[in-house]
Order: sequence, then C-alpha cells, then structure tokens
Amino acid sequence: PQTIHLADYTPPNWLVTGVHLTFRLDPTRTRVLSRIGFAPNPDAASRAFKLDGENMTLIRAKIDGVEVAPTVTETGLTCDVPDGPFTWEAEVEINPSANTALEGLYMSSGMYCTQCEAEGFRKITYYPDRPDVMAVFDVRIEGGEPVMLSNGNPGKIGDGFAEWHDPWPKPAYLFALVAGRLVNHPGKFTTMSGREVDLNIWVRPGDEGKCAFGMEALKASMRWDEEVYGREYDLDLFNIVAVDDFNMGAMENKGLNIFNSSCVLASPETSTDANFEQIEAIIAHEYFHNWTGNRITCRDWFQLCLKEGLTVFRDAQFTSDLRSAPVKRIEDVIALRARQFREDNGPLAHPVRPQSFVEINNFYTATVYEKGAEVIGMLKTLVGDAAWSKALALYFDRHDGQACTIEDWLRVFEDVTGRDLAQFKRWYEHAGTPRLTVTENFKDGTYTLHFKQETPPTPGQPDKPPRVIPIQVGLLAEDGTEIVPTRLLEMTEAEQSFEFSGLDARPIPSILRGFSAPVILRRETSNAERAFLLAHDTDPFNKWEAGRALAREGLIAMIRDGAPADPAYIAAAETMARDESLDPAFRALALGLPTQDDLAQALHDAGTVPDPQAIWDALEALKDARAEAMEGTARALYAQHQVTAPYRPDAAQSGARALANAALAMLTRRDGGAAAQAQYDAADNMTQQLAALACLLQAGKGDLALGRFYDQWQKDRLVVDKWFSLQVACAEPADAADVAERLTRHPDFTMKNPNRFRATLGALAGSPAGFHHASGKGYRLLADWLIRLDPLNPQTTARMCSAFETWRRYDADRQALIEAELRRIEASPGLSRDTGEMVGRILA
Ligand code: BAL
Ligand code: ZN
Repeated sequence: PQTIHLADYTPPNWLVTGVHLTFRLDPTRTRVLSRIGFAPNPDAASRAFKLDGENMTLIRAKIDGVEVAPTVTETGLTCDVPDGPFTWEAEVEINPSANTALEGLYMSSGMYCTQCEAEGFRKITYYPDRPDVMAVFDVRIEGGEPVMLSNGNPGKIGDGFAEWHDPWPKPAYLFALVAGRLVNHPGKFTTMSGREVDLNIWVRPGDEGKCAFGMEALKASMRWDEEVYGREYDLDLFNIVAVDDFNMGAMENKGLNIFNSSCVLASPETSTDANFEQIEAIIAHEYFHNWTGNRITCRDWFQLCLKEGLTVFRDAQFTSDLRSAPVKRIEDVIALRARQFREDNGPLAHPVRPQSFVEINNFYTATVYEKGAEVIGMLKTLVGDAAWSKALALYFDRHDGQACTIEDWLRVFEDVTGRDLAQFKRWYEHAGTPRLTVTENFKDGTYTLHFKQETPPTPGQPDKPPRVIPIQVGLLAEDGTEIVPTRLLEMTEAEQSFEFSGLDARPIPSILRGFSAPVILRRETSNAERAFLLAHDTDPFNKWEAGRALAREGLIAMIRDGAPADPAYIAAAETMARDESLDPAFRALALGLPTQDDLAQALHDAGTVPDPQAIWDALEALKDARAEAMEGTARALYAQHQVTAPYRPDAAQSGARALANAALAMLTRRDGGAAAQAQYDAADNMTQQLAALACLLQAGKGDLALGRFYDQWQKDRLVVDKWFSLQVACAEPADAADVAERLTRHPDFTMKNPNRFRATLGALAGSPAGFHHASGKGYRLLADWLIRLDPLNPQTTARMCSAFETWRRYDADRQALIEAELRRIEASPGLSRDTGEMVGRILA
C-alpha cells in the first residue's frame, strides 16, 4: 500500500464548479448519475484528469454530452479531457446492501445512509474526493422511500422523489443522504438575526420518545455558538438522523448530521447520566463543526486537527459553561491520560498533525482530537482571552469558505498578537508526551522553581527540541492560605527557572494548575504534601490531582513492595468525601482510583514490568480497606445524596447520583450487596439500575438481576449493549475472556453492528487484568474476532487493534503471546490496508 506524505501535497488539477447527483435507490443496485462541472485550477501545474472511485461499476461516462471511455482501475479512473472547462457525466451502479464497511452508501436496519468522511464519497461516484475541492451540490433522490434527505435546503418533493440544494460549497466528505421509514421529533430555532430554522431529529419508529433531550441540546448549542463566538446557523433546516450501524460517534455532514444512535437517543429509563452528558457534548460537537470544519474546512487530511482539535475544544467549553467547569476538566484529563498518553507513549505515537499515512481512517485518534484540543487550550492560555476572541473572529472572517492549514490557523494568532508561534508549532509537529521535571529551592525569601523538559523518542522522531509550555502555578502557605494566586510561567527552554520573591516562608507549590499543558509532571514530594493539597488547594484540578497521586503512590507501594493499603490516603479521602462545601460530582471523581492502565504506565515509567493481576489485586485490596475504614461515611453519603425529585440529567442531580453510587460501591463491599439489591429493585432510571447491577456483579450476586435486566430490556439495542459490556467489565480477570467468548455465542451478538462488537470485544480489551490474563486467552479471542471482522469492516477492526499497543510494557511471556497474535492477524489472507497499517506500526 502507498504511503501518503504531507510534504507531497499539490493543489488539485481541476476545480469543481457544480455538482448534480441523482440517486435511483435500490438495496442492491443503486444507480448514481452525476453531472459535474470542471474548470482548470490556475494554481495547478498539470491538467491530468483523475477521479477517485472504488467498489462501483461504471455504466457510462460523457464529456460535454459525448460518450467517452475512461481508463478504470480499482481506485478510480483517468480520461482525456478538454483544455478548458467541461461537463462530466457518469452513471454508476453500487450495492448498498453489500457495504458492510459502513463507508459510502450502505443499509442500516433497512434504511439507506451514508458516511463519507474521510474518503467514503469515492464509493458513491467518481469524484475528486479531497477536502480542498469544494462545490455546491444539487441532489435528487428517487426511490419512493417515505423520507429522503440530503444536505442543505429542501427543493421539490414529489411522488417518489425529493430534491435538495445545498448553497454552501463543500467538500465531498460532507455529503450525506438518508432514506427510509423514519419519524421525526421536530423543533424550531430563531437565530440571532431573526431567521427561523426548522430542526428535526429523525429516528426509526419506536425511538421517538428518546429525542427530546437531543433536541434541547441542539438548541442550546446553536444559542451558545451565537453568544460565545457570534456564529449563526446558515440554512433553513437542520436535520439529525439516528443510525444503528455506524463506525464513529457521529458525523457533521452539512445540514444533515448522522449520528450513531447511541450518541443521540436518550431517555432516563435507558440512558445513564454519563450518556446524557456525552450525548449533549456530541450534539454540540457536530453542530459546532458547521463553522469549524464545514464553513472553514481542511486543505488535506493531514490538517484534520484543524477542525477536530478546535471543535473538541469548543465542545469542552460548551460543557464547562452548561455544567461544571472543574468536573469537565477532570473528566477530560482522565480521558486524555487513558487514551492519548497511552497512544503517545507507544508504537502508535504520531504528531497532532501527522506527516504521513497509509489509511487516513487510522488517524481519527485521541492525539488528533484530544491532544489537538489541548494544544488549542495552551494557545488560548498563552495569548489570553481577549486575543483569543479577536483571533477567532479574524479566523472566521479571513478563512470563511476556504480549505485551510495549521499554518493559516497560527498566522491568524501571529497577526493578532505579534507573537512568533514557530516554537509553539512544535506541538503540532512532534509526537510524544513531554516529561516536565521540577525541583525547587527556597533562600532569603525567594522561592525558585526549576523546570526541565524532555520528550522521549517516538516512531520516526528520535530528537525533540524544547517546546513552549504554559505552566500555571500558585503558592500556598503552611496554614493553607493562598499566598500567590495562579500565575502563568511560560517555559521556552529545555531547562528554565522562575523565581517568586518576598516570601516569609517556604511555600507549598501547586504546579500545572488546571492541567495547563499535556505533560507528565515529575516532582519529588511527600504524601503529607499531597494530602495537604487535597485539603487546601484552591485549584480544583490540582486538588483532585493531589488525591489521585496519593492513591497512586499507595497503590504502587502495594504492587511493588507488598505494602498494606495506605491509611493516610484513606483518611484524606474520607475527609474530602465528607466535605460538604465540595461539589458532590467532584467528590465522586475524587473517590475514583487510578485505572489499571494508569498504574501499568506508571510502573513501566518507573522501570518496573507491570503485572496486570497484581495491579488488579492491589486495587481490590485498597477498595476493601477503604470500604472498611469508611463504612460509616459511605452509609451517610449514600443516605444523604439520594435524589428524590423527578429525574433530570443535569449537573446537580448527576453529581448527587454519582456520589451516592460511589458510596454504594463501598457499601457493597461491606453488606454483600443488600443495599445494591434494594437500589436495583427500586430504580426508575438507568443510572441507578446499572450502577446497582455493577455492584451486584462485583459482589458475585448479579445472576438474578442480570437475567431480569435482559428480560426487561431485550428489545432495546442500546441497553442490550450495556448488558453485554457490563458482564465483561465486571468479570474476574480469570473469567473475562470466557465471559466475552460466551457472549459472542449469544443470539443477540453480531459483528456487523460496531456498537455490539465494541460492547463485547471492546469491553474485554478495556479490562486489562482480564485481557492480559497470563494464559493468553484474552489476546487469542480478540485476534480471532478481529480476523473475522476485517473483511467486513476494516475501519472498526483497525481501531480495535490499538488494544495491543501497550504490548512492549509487559513481561516476555505476554509479549510473545501478543506478538504471535499480531503476526497471525498480519498473515490473514486479504488483510485490509487499514488493519495492515495498524498491525505493522504496532509491531515495528
Ligand atoms: N468528523 C468525524 C466525526 C467528528 O469528529 O465529528
Ligand atoms: Zn469532530
């Protein structure tokens, strides 16, 4: 397979002046007729004409009305064309029913739908399928389906056909079509200039009761983007469609967002508080793409972070504004460390703006998305809020309607602030998580912090020059008062010192407040100081971080030295949990322990080979010891934070339920599941039902409830996904692979539905002690299923290969077992380009 390099970018030879598409829908023989205006690109060096196209049969092609005979290959076609503008016409046949890869036009539960990002449009018709070719699309859909949707505004709708016109030039990856038996949940929104926009959430009949929350989230997003960024919606209509079979979470097609049904359908009975929060964020994310992604798009796929990093940053701002900013920040950092740090410290590490790829679908990663958003956050911190607002206004003004690069983005900031961002750009160009080591000194009233930054080598990048790192620091006195409020230190050198003078006594530092840069902070400190910061830090993130570090150090001593559970951690956790001045959601997060994967990475960084079973045992021992010591507190918290008001998925109620459920998990270790059983029996919402079921399963008392749960919810696909994944996630390490294997034989298991596949095999990959069981059965089961899935759905297969990305952390026996499975996948006949690239990179 061919490797594509950023350095090889050349502008398109031909520009598209307009696109007319007619779809004659048929489940197995859909005809697509295209009429496309082409004009030479004055910026291009060549007029050679090549169109992308895959998995289709060309019926006929014409240029300016005259039939032509292009040279057709597996990836597209070439043709002799006139020197100047011309009209291309083609008729192709495609088979949506056979499209199990879920890219291009496919069928899901009897309805037609599309996914064109990144390169799916080339499976619909021949086209220059690249984001820097933007055009106005007119679409006619024939086929007699009750509902037939495409991008833009509706045109004529008649007997068996519907026409659509999208006035905004767009790249083909934003094209969408949906047709089928759908019902809508309608809404209306009046924009800031007074235009009325029709809103719809389209679902399969039976799901209409799960749309109200998504509709309110959409309106809130539209209002927020007007208020915060001055961005107004630009069509008469905004449609969202829920689709069961979808590789990603959702897709921002212009005016016709398509969602994985798990990311839009919500009801209190079937969705957890976490689901509600995530749905709200994803609806916002896709909506915000209308400006950051659609109106201003990417020049090429290497610039993916231009739209994704910025849009993740914007959706995080939205959630912070609607809910709790500290809680959102902590949740995001937990996720960043779990997914992005793991990626950045392994064989799949790549820059936020990659320099090469074989299959772009493999780069929809935590690095491009989440680290991409962190980079934006650092930029905002460095330039300040006022300059940020000016720069964004300039970005929207200067680049509206264009396909842009990271250079364009940074130039806007340089123009607004006069700063040189050449060093900052390294965050986009160099992979790897910097290690920021800090030492300190106090003398004659001056406190000095000395920082040293080092970034380990990553694939293809052995040496890393220093980056600019924004470090937010505050100082506390021994009595807990804050003597220096948060101050921004701008580190630009490999080593650099910062002084704070005029102090009476040696302060206690709170470093990297708000997690102001995506780095690993290394500092020699004591557990007493961590407990002090947990009690007194005014920065909520660092307060949480101190508790997390205290737990982590105790766990590492348990794992490495066989130490008992640290009573200092438990005492500090109990004081924090009882502190009624703290938000319950924060307390619930602060009672969370480092994950198995966090601990494995921390041990590996400290030069110890992690033993997944020992990590599991230490976590269990700490949870037992904490539950014993905190039994009274757990009982009190559980009683005190019951929500009696009617269910609302807002921050206040969710926080209370999160704390009550954290207390329930502790109580279950003391009462054998009595309180959990009572909660299960009384629950009228999924948050409480699922939390109680998890407690019962962990207590070994879940069989009855599990059966009842299935009986109750077997007709609800999304709840059945929870039923699958919870069983694997709650299994003992020795049983997890067996549980997953048994579930793959359940009549409801299907590998054609990515949600169900992830709920089963993804849950195994996400349960480290079970996945890494010394027998190798977890590895074997996952590899078996990846080999089976690859011919059907390369994209989902390739993404799930990242389960193996940490393999070099482990002992020689586990490494040998994993390597054998990776080699077995690699040797599978006809392995996809997607999976081949991922396995190759992991093994390299
Ligand atoms: N553009 C792919 C889905 C998303 O990031 O919104
Ligand atoms: Zn996105």
